[in-house]
Amino acid sequence: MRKLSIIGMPMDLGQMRRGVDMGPSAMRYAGICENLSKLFDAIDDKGDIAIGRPEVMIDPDSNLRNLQLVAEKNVELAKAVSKVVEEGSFPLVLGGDHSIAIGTLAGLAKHYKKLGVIWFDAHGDLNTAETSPTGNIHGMPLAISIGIGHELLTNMFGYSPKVKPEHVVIIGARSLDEGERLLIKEKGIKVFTMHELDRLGMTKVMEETIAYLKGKTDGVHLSFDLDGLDPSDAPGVGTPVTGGVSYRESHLAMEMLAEADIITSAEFVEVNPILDEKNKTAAAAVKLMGSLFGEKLL
Ligand code: HAR
Ligand code: MN
Ligand code: MN
Ligand code: MN
Repeated sequence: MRKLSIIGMPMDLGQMRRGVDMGPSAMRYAGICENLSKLFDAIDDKGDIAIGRPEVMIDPDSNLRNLQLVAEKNVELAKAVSKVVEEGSFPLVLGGDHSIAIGTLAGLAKHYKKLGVIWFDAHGDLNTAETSPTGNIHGMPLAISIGIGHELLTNMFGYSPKVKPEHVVIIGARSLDEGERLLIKEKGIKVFTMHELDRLGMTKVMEETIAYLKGKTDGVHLSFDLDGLDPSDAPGVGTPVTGGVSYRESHLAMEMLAEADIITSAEFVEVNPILDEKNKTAAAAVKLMGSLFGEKLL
């Protein structure tokens, strides 16, 4: 019995562009259930976690904008994700800005002691309050998950880290801040930037990614930031960066993950329908989910 459970996380407090809270609706509207129904025996849409709307940004000047609320809501998400794993269902989280990965990974880490993470993104999301140029927590979730950052976020459920740096692979990076570069080197994190993607091609990058994670992890989470795609294919994101992964290359990546059968949970984040062109980015996300879950062209 193959079961999928969807959790919407309409979080927009991890950055400053409003509208990413509508990402879960936009992806549902693009037809998640219709598209994935043939690939699962059952799909259980758990609806959205309520985020609440603070009248004004809390701590607008701090270097951890909206820290309290981001932390609180991620605890809720973590509990929901953990419950889905307990039910024996595949957790699919819909964002929301990328700060939601803090909660997703905290929930998964309860069940996977050697959790692998594939971080598909234009960015490293490895900032801390000290290195962040913006104070936006969506630029920090990977650092937090490997145990670096504010204690309220790193120490969720009383332990840290949730993921080991040697179990992480970043794919598609092309906008890294200085502090992130240092952290990548210090921790020896595996990164396939756009340079490696150009040189090796997506096939080799995915073969290497799968081989790197396969023996040493007990589950692999896919954290898919739509800004990893080229902005021509995914214009509806808050922080687009030119020169990204093409629509077809990203499908190939998902198809190879499906063939390798290593992904045990996933999230699709940063879809902002206000910035989009006729829901193109949400539609791309839904098609990518199809490939990830084994849809074939023939
Ligand atoms: N690196 C920049 C920062 O930390 C921009 C981060 C943008 N992040 C996302 N998620 N959209 O990948 O603020
Ligand atoms: Mn808002
Ligand atoms: Mn990101
Ligand atoms: Mn990004």
